[in-house]
Amino acid sequence: MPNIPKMQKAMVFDKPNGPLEYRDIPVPTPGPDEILVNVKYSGVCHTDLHAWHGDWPLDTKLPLVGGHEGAGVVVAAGNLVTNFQIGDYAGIKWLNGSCLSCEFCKHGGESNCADAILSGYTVDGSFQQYAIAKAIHAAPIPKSCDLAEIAPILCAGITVYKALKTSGARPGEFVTIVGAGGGLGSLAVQYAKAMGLRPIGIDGGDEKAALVKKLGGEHFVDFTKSKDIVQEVIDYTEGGSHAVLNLSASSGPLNASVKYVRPMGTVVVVGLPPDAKISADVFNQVVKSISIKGSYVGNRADTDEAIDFFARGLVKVPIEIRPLNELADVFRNMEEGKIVGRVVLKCSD
Ligand code: 8ID
Ligand code: ZN
Repeated sequence: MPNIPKMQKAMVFDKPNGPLEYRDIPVPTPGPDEILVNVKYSGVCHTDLHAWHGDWPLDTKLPLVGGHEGAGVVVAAGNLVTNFQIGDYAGIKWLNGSCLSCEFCKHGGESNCADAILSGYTVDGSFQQYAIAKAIHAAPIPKSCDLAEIAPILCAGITVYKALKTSGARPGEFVTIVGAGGGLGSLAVQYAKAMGLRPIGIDGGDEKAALVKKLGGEHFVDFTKSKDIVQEVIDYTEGGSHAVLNLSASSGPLNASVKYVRPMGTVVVVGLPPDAKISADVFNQVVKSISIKGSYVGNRADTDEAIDFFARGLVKVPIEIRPLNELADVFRNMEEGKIVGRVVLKCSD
């Protein structure tokens, strides 16, 4: 049996925007239906930054250990757990648990469950050495996978893969990815390509332009330079993009997307800027028969499928590995839009 310490290191904050402290806290004990994961690596998602700022109309637990892209090794399991063995690789996802018996869970809408518990938000997450997950929702990770490289799949990968399915775009069609150089975006470009779609990226700066092209983006629109983003997308796609994924953490680009989407196309809203609104001209919406849909992480089947794309080498986000106690710096860089791809924190040896 693994030797589990009583105390561990974690990044904790006590109030929104309060100091992010590298602290010694107790190692939690898993309940009967839970596993304890020795977290090796955790991606930093923009959602973690929103949580720290208290951006959303949903309170976090306090004090809070954030993080929901945790990849590690199962070191303990409750007596009801049948789907994980000690030593297996497991992923801590945003959706830590859900009731599995409500209308939404029964239809695969686990993320829409009213009783869902959220890693790094309503329960402590993966910015620590040992984290708890409900076994039934934890992601099984094949032993062939590198735990640092797979970490971003556990939120960003699942989310964009699901959003692409939600868009209804078919092979050969254009999908415009807003925020294409970020964590979600750089994976969306690759999933889109792997699914036979034609990705167009929108983001800012030459570094992100180069990345998007390298990952398979067919065209890049720089929002900091373009004189007319809407016209540029319409021209390139000869009539509009069949689908749009809004992955940006700012609300600025939302309203443009309903203008450059193709007639009968779909705008998928994924990014969660605080207090944002999306507004569409009703005449345009009706005569072009445009759909606007929200998409929120993914269920267990989406998780397995998203991981399978990774395991087969079809998607790989560029990562920068940094120590767990540098979280505050990572948040600062993220706020400045300077992170290209994903930062992954090393949580344990
Ligand atoms: O399930 C969900 N719906 C879900 C899951 C995970 C994350 C939603 N999210 C949300 C996050 O909470 C956040 O609001 O998606 C958003 C993006 O998360 P991220 O990819 O982790 O953030 P990032 O790595 O900072 O990338 C954001 C990118 O957007 C670009 C930035 O340059 C960056 O590359 N961007 C911005 I800010 N303004 C832009 C603009 N006007 C823009 N790109 C194009 N046009
Ligand atoms: Zn996330």
